[in-house]
Amino acid sequence: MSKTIIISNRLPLQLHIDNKIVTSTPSVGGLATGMKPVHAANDSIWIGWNGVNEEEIDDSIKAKIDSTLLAHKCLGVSLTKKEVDEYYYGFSNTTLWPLFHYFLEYTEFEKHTWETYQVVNQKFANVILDTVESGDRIWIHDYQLLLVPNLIRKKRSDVSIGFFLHIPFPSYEVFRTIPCREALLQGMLGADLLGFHTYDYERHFLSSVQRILGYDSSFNTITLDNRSVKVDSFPMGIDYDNFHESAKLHNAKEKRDKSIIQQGLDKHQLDNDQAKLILSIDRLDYTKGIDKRLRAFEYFLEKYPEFKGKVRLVMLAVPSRAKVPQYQRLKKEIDQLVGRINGKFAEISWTPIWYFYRSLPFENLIDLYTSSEVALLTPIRDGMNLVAKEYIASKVDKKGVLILSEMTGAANEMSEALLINPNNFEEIADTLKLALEMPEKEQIKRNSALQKRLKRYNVDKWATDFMEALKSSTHHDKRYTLQ
Ligand code: ADQ
Repeated sequence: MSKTIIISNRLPLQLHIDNKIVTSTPSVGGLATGMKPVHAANDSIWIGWNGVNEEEIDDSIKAKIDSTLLAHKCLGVSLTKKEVDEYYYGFSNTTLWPLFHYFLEYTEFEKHTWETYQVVNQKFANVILDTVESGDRIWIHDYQLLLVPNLIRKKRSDVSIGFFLHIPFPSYEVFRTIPCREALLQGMLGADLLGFHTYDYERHFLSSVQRILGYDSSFNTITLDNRSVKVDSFPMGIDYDNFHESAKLHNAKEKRDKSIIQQGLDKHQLDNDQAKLILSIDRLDYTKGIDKRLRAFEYFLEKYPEFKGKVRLVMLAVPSRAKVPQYQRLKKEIDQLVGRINGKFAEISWTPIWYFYRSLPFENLIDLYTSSEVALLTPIRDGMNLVAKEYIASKVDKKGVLILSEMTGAANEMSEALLINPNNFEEIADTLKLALEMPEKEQIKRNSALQKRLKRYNVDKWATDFMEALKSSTHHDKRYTLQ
């Protein structure tokens, strides 16, 4: 029987090795969160980097790692420290990530990291090639593995290959600046189906393929010399029922303050129960606009001083890519900004910002989603943004206001949210006021429409649509020769 093989840089679980004992915890991040239910419900294998440096483990630990992974239907790819530094922190996160998010000033191109990226993509391809059987469906994820589709395609014509990009695909004018642009596009074109979150990303990709490689497309299909590649948009959804039902249970169980304290978030006293909570949750990443969000909140308190003591920004940032210098600088900047703003406005009984730099268990996320009156999500660029969807799904009583950057993929599907330009502090401040004063009836009306859509286009629908499209765009009998 044919199987599905999922491939992503990270596996859905993180390993911890302590005193030769191997344990695991679930990974945080959009891709892992989204694909987990798909993996759980299907006959699938998940291939990804095992998360440890090859040279730091001996054979007995390696065997324990493999068996821990296998228990979760996962296969690990082993990488050396140098490979992780150059492929992951280097080319993936210092070249592709900033470039695809339009941060050209952060984009570096170095020959040696590009070479390692190619070597590591081949390593992933080799693990897939060892496992794949005729008729299998391979679903490759994200920007770390752009070359893998064609590395498989060159060896196997009897399998279906799908690729999904979780981040934006930039406009041709931006994409063309990268020296290895042809190789990246050719790598992706090894797939039978290429998926993006939005129609805009898809359009940008097609335009790059046409202008850089000269392949035309019509009706979402690129015609190569001897086969065709389907390109389409598949906006990723969330596990709606899980968020909604967990929120229901949570509401029935506890009051928010009790729960927050129990869960260990008691760094600050809950000193003013009357304050409305404005929630901000992201990985600590410069694309998420956290620094501008803080400045906009500061401006809001200056412009509308009547809200002092009545609102509180609860800001959660998950540690991410802490080895990349831009992320280290951002962390410092945010620490300072939070300190400065709190110092400027705090009163004995009120602190304007609660800032947590850590990953949280699921129940805590639900707790924060359900207890916040407003969510303020202001990425400068974001492929989709699942937090926006999770927040709305968790609003069982349909009360709460989502303020969302128009630069996120999610904004396309969430027009009932209050959409803002993350660079416009005036607009953010005014929208915050609007959100805090929005009548409940209006909140319920907006959230009803949003919830209906999110429930329908959930993560299962996303995965099923992608797999169905992959089935219909695969023609095993066709030969191909992409160089
Ligand atoms: P991310 O950049 O990681 O994903 P996002 O879509 O918001 O961004 O997903 C973050 C996930 O992490 C959410 O599911 C959220 O619940 C979880 N999370 C956030 N903070 C947390 C915390 N403190 N503790 C625990 N969990 C936390 C990438 C792209 C996005 C795209 C997704 C999916 O950058 O644009 O939406 O992939 O394709």
